Amino acid sequence: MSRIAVVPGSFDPVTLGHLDVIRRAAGIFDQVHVLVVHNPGKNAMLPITERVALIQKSIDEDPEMPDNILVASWSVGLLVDYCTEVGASVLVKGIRSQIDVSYETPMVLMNRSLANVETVFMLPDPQHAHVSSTLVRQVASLGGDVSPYVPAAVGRFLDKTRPA
Ligand code: COD
Repeated sequence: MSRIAVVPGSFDPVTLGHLDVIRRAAGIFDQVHVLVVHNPGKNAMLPITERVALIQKSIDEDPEMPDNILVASWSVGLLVDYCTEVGASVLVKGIRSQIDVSYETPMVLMNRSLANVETVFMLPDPQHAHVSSTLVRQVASLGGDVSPYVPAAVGRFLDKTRPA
């Protein structure tokens, strides 16, 4: 039986920390779906279609990325509804700190209770542990260099959209 995992997130924008978790998950599971989900608790910078396109470009441009990864978005219901639709039994969440564990734990239990979907926590390479999309957006909006934290495709996109 082929084991499908879903790596969900806002990915607004995708960072090198996200990509690190995606790459590790793709090395373990038969198929990985990177799923862009709207987080109502956050003010989005990029439309969902742009986030999907930037993840796809970043994966395509990364020679170390396995080829068992699919990128999609979901905005019509629960995250576990997507899992049921595609036959995925596992969610993979990146964990940077105890704060992430506290934030994710109730969702792990809720997703298990709703649809018997399990969650695997994965630690990124420590060099990415301080990176978040929120800080990338903030540094970029204040004119800072975000190239150490994001894939090249995102860097190019942010440069192109930077006000003159
Ligand atoms: N290194 C490693 N992991 C990282 C890094 C990094 N540098 N940065 C972020 N991550 C991890 C995050 O911890 C998270 O697991 C994932 O990557 C995505 O992060 P973000 O910031 O892009 O996305 P979030 O946190 O806004 O995404 C939240 C979800 C959309 C996943 C969440 O809201 C969710 O699961 N929603 C489902 C809605 C639902 O069905 N609710 C009902 C039942 S719980």
